[in-house]
Amino acid sequence: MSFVSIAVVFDRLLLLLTMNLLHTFANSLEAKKTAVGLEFGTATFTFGEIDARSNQMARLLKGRGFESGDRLCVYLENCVEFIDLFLACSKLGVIFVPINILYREREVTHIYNDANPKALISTAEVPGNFPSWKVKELRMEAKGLSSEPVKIETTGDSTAAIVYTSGTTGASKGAMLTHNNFIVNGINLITCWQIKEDDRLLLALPLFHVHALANGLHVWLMSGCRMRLLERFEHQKAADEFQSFQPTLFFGVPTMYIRLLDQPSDVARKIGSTLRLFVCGSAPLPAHVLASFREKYDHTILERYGMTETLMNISNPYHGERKAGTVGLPLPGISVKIVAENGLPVGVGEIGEVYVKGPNVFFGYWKREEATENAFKNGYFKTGDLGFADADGYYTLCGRKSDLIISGGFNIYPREIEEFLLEQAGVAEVAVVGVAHDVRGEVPVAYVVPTKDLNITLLEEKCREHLASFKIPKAFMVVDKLPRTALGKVQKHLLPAPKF
Ligand code: MLC
Ligand code: AMP
Repeated sequence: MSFVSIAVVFDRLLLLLTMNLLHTFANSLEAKKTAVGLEFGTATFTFGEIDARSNQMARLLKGRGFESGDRLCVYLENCVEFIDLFLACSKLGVIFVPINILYREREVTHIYNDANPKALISTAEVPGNFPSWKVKELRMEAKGLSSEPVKIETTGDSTAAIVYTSGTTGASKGAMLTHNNFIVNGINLITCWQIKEDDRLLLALPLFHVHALANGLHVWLMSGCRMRLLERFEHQKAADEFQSFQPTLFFGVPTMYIRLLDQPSDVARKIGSTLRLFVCGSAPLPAHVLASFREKYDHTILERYGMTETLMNISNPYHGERKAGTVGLPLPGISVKIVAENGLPVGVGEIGEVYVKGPNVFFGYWKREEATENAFKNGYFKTGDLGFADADGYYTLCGRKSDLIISGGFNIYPREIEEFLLEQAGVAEVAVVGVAHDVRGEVPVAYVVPTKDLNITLLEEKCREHLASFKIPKAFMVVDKLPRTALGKVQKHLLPAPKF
């Protein structure tokens, strides 16, 4: 046998020998075929049905020319087809690229052009009028196909998804996450949060972000528990969903917990009585919210810390102390260190940048070698978050190196909004800053130095038309000039307080 053919055989063997995400989903899709696994609206689905639907979807995509490594963009609200498509992609080795449904033309165009997908899937027209396959039609067509499994050709190191993160330079970057990244994340959470098949997960987070995708969807399929998926979190209806489903598990962002504090005490107690675990992340959970929630629901929310690029890094323990204001201890297999400006690790209690290393960490940004290189140092991913460790090893986050704004758990880079505003009539100079907000955590506010053409109503309309709703400045403050350092850098902390 020639050297080349030995290499090919060896390669095939490697393919056969490594597991991928689907193997970890066998606990539900294979082992619990007849059990109801999913509720969505008034419909229920057994795990066998979920598996069959995704096999049909995989066949449809394959029939339309999809091959391993191709990208598929989805611009969808939470729905069962979202799950079909994610699983179909995993089964085919196709790279799944979710797009935030709140994104408008400008944001979608960037991701579409960057990811260069073979197809884009949506419910209706996509902003920017990109050609898209309509999801209901796809499902109708898939229904007629065989539900036998397609051949799986993915390995643990294959890229399962590219998830776009808000970019520090304005344009967002696609984080390439492998099957192994997601596997490690899911196994860690199931083990550390003691998730079992008799759990009931209420999932109201959007599936296009890793919080719902990796922690929600994957943990559900890996544990074989029952999930009620909501199209979205609507605080007016949340109590009804809790009471009718009686979940044992809930994953949310701080804004959701703040909204839940509005419930009357008797309703809160009732909800709390069936719950086993409330988990919070994606943005800082204020200590007073943790305390009020404990008072009302009789539960101590478990706060954890993650990122698109790393999935979950640090978590408060399930057993043991959940320390208010901290994000807890590094999850198994994950190394964390706090590093000073000079690149050296700092001691207990000292603030520095959080560096993370482990099998959970992504391997790079899609088509961005330089950004990837800059993101790592000595094998550690530089998170850009600032924090410190206490003597018990618990980590506290205390801000970010960049001026990233997190509103309701959605990330916003001021630079992106500033660039957009500068392109509009009437704007000579602009600075966007994050301002504290009781419910959303932070909201963006724009400080505009006007030219004579400035019309704030028109400017706001332009924002509504072109930016995702959470990026629209909550207030536009007109100022004569922006405070700057001698080097011309805007001193955002010197800007006057906004008026809402
Ligand atoms: C919010 N909106 C949505 C939506 N969420 N629209 C469609 N689908 C969704 N999922 C829009 C609303 O239409 C409205 O727009 C605006 O956002 C606020 O809506 P609201 O009803 O007033 O909601 P509110 O009570 O404020 O709650 C918002 C929220 C939302 C908490 C439900 O912010 C949310 O779903 N956040 C989760 C974000 C997330 O999953 N982040 C994880 C990133 S991963 P308008 O136009 O009417 O103002 C990550 C890593 C990690 O960070 O560690 O997890
Ligand atoms: P994203 O890029 O959307 O994945 O957001 C990741 C960022 O969310 C992190 O870098 C943190 O700044 C922030 N984050 C996630 N979890 C927490 C938390 N528990 N407390 C504070 N910030 C958090």
